[in-house]
Parts: sequence; C-alpha cells; structure tokens
Amino acid sequence: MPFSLPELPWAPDALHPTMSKETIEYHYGKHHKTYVDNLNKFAPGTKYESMSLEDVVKASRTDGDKKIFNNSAQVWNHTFFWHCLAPKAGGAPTGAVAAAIDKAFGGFDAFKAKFTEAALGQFGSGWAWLVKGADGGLSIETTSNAETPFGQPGKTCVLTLDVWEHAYYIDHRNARAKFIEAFWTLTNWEFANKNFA
Ligand code: MN3
Repeated sequence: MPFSLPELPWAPDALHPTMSKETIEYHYGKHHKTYVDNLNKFAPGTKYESMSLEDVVKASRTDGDKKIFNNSAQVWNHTFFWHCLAPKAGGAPTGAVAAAIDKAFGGFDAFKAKFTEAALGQFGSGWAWLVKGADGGLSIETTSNAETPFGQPGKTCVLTLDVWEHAYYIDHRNARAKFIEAFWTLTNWEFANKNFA
C-alpha cells in the first residue's frame, strides 16, 4: 500500500484528561486511518499512486478529483493537527511566532479570541488555521470539510484545529467551545515556530 498512517507524536493517553485516550483511539485510529485506507483504495491504477502525499493533495486539487483530494488532504490535515498538540503545552507562544502574532493581531489574547471565534463560527465540518502568507505575515483562515491552505500558492500552515464533530463529540458532546478551550492548553507552539521559520 503506497500510503501509510503516520505514527502519533505522543502516546494515545498522553493528552489525558484534556483529550481522552478514547477520543484519540477514534479520531486517529478510526477517522484518520479511514482516510488512509480510502486513499489506498482509490489511488492504485491512477497517476496518484506513485506520488508523495503532498503531491497527491496538490495534483488532485488542480485536477478537481474530489475523492482523491478529500482523502489525501484529510490524511495531511490530521497528521499536521496531531503535531499541533502536545502534553504539558499551551499557554502563550514564544519565539518568532509570538512576535508575528503580536504584529498581526495586537497580542496573544486578541489572537486567541479571534481564532476561537473563527473556529466556533466555522459552520459544519472543517478546520481553523493560522497561516503564514507570502509577505511573511500571519492570518486566520477557516476551511470546510477537507479543504486546506496546504498546497495553496504562497501559504504555509503554522497551526490548525480540527473542528469536525468527530474531534470533540466523545469528550465534549456538542460543545465545540469546550473543545476549543481545551485546545489552548495543548497548543504546540514549538511546532508552530518550526512551521513559521
Ligand atoms: Mn478529524
């Protein structure tokens, strides 16, 4: 099989109790895995089977191949998302990303409020993103379903939050706001800084 489910950057119970082991078992072990399985079902016999995952996302977007795009983008998005979380993380950012947040949003608290509002306001399934633009500045974006800033010209993904219901239903039922609150105690700013650099 050409595509594989990447390992988690931490143990499945490492984010407990903020994000339960059961959530990880479903979100990673079932949802993320299903996107990989689907891609391995749909890609063989097509030009996509010999490409890297990154190239599959870009090419299938250009081609308008929804089945391949949705599954490959969701594989990429989830792998990126897991790295945006870490045990004993969260709080205010440090380093270059902190300075860029101050510049773009007028401080971490203002950024946090704006990102929270965007994540809450994403209607239905999707993602909230912190994105570095071609000018090096930061902005907040939301995308629907599998859509992603990844592979879009001039955009670099810095941080993301999955706001599909499957991300929070086990731990928080329908309360997306509670899940977003939890995210701010798990935010991996070290990873965000690596992406921003
Ligand atoms: Mn998800």
